[in-house]
Amino acid sequence: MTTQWNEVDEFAKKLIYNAGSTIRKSFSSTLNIETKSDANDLVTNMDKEIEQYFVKEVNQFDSSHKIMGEEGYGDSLSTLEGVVWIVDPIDGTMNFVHQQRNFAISVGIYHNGTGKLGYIYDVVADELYHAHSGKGAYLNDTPIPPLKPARLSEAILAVNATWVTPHSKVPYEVFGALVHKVRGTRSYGSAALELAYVACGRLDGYLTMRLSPWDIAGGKIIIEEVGGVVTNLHNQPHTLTNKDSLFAGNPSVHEEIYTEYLRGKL
Ligand code: 2AM
Ligand code: CA
Repeated sequence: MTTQWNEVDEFAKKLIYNAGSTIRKSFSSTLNIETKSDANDLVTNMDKEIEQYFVKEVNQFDSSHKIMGEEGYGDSLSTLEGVVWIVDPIDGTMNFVHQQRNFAISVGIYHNGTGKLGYIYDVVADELYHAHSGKGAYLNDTPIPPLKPARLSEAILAVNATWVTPHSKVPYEVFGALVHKVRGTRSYGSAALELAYVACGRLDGYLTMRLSPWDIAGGKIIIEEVGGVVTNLHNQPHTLTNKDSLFAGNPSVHEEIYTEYLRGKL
């Protein structure tokens, strides 16, 4: 089993850059767009092609490495035992289809459940956010500095409009109060990019009701490397084998939001 992490890191970056190049070239050809769970849950031939590329390459690199991906070409896993790649070939598929920007490739590599290597590649901007646990986080070649405490009243939060308007399954009043407290809100439509922005301090927090392991896995490693906090909305760690809510943030903002706005209210 390859647990020479520098070697795995180099290989992962090569796959990500190759995949990004394939996606950029696809802009000049016609996309095949299908829907999954509902009319707004999109998947394209590129999501599938890129995931198949990762599965094939990772299996050839080291057959003991497991890989779990959104489109289901990898392994179906109930534990994170061993080395596990958690891959979203295109995070923000709706943006990819409608905007040809604001989407990312997201990869998290875990060893017995511990995050080792995290990557979020903004394909159009050619910006790779990456971290090697314990060895720093980077945006391309530039180190990302540790997060500094921030005031909630001066914070920018990422939340989706659907979480703050009347909805039978969403505690929208809880999120609504928070939105009025902070300096501003944003919604980019790619969980991976929103996590990358939290890591860089462009956002101070990101809250969402339901994400999958591949939306979270890469970003969690990068945010934790700069001292940020990634939990679900109940302040618990993710299993990364099931869907869950997400609450990522600057540590001081995370604490203040949890204790003042979320604890006992969800
Ligand atoms: P995707 O584009 O890879 O599907 C949009 O706000 C964000 O939520 C994107 O990161 C998107 O990832 C994710 N997302 C969309 N629908 C989802 C679903 N049904 N379950 C989990 N995550 C979802
Ligand atoms: Ca996806």
